[in-house]
Amino acid sequence: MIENSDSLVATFLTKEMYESLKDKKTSNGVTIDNIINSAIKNLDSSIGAYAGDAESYKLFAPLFDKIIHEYHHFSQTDMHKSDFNPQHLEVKKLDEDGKYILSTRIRVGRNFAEYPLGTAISKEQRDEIEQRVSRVLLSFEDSLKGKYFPLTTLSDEERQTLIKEHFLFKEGDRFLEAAGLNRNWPKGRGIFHNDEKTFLVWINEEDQLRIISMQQDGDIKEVFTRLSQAVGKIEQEIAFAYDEHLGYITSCPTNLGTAMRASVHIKLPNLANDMKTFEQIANEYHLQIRGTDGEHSESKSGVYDLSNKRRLGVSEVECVQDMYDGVVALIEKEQSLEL
Ligand code: ADP
Ligand code: CIR
Repeated sequence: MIENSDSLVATFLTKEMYESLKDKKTSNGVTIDNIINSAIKNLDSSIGAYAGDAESYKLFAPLFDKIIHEYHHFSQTDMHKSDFNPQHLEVKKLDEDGKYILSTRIRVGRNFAEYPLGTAISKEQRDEIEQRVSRVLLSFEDSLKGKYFPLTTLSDEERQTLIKEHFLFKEGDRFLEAAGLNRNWPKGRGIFHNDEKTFLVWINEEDQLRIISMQQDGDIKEVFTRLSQAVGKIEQEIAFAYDEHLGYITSCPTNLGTAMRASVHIKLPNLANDMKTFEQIANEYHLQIRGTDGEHSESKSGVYDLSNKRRLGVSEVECVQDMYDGVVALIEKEQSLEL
């Protein structure tokens, strides 16, 4: 139905499927046309679908289930599982000498149980979310204590610096634009962070919250432990959208489940000269390779972003373990190429 595109929407949405879905509407008024608009406007999408609410995943299951199966290898009868206990991680501090790894970052996405997703919320609902989340975060103390910076109060230069240093979401993303996620920009959006910028929360970007732990070394256990504690504290105050089958509900189907992306920024110059081997090992360990500035960006100065690809049907511990095992294998390969 969608021509000249390799997106998963273009791959799975047949004319017959579209006909069977085109008159359906969730209780928040979300239609199949809303869901696939990004695939239509951006033919280079890898996926192309954004949900409008938790109900979208059920009502439009003929399309979503195929995408979910292809991306996460997760089927309709599988159940999601959770384990956010840092004691269960089997990892050592990676690359102690700091030869390859520049930084480690782990994020999860979260959305309120009581509102539609960002694609379908009203301005009032978005502003309410900003108020409620920032109020909770501003009550945190000790190492999680920080400040909230609404996007509207940051200067252009401050925003650009935060983006360049990898702390803040970029602006004007055309995939999010087509999904309706940039409506009323920059109002209702912002970033909370502690002084060290090791604990950060993005408010009202692709998901209503992106909770992030990061630091400038390869200590994955420390990064995971900080995230686990922070998420636990936020979850004491806010009820998030969660489904026993699909886990945490997110705008993009690739983030369902744990909604976790654990990544390192890494330099592997020999492997970068042999992308075929690089990609082969990455695939074997279920890793995704992104560029230096995140999704849809290129590598700069040989820095790559390596992260777990699967997030649904695997626990938080397993997401991080996927990333760790793959990075260990890639560093070993890089070292063998140095000889
Ligand atoms: P997300 O991880 O939230 O899905 P992106 O791929 O757009 O989204 O990445 C968001 C930002 O986080 C980008 O600036 C990216 O460079 C940065 N980032 C990702 N992983 C790391 C890391 N390990 N160290 C430092 N910055 C990172
Ligand atoms: C796209 O379809 O290309 C964007 N909506 C981004 C999809 C998420 N990417 C990913 O692989 N996790």
